[in-house]
Amino acid sequence: MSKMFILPDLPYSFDALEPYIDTLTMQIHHDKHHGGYVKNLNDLLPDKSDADLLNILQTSTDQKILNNAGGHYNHSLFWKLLSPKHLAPSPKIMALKEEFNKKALSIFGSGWAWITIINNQLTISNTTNQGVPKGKIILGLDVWEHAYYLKYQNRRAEYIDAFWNIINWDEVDRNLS
Ligand code: MN3
Repeated sequence: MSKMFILPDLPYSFDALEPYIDTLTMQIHHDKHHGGYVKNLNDLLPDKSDADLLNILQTSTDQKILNNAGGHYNHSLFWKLLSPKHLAPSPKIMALKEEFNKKALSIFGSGWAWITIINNQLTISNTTNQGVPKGKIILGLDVWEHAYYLKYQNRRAEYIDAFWNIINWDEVDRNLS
């Protein structure tokens, strides 16, 4: 059995996002959590030739498959949206920072905050668990406790603030264009 779904390497080292996201959190988050979604997906879809995640997300009715496909999809995007390089922020997105942060803070339990484009409009939204948002994804933040608990414990607001120091603005600009 070949493995259709593959855990992508981080585009930086585990300690690259210190002090905003700590090394151990990045190791566990990438290897164990994202790695777990990939393994589960391969176990759940052993014989399928269709490795198109978006197609699976749009057509599957199996909640286990949807959870793990969403987890793989969201995290694969998320790693690319982070960078240690302190690039120049996008003014269009910076204008939405406060609203995005409120949305991220207000998610009850596990989920993601998003900026997407829907009908040519930048739109702030959230999904619970590993839900994938509507529209074209520009920016997203994982607010599951596994993303921040070792360093920030119950202080999700501090984690959300820290996120703005490590956004990969080159990737955001690519998503916007
Ligand atoms: Mn996560």
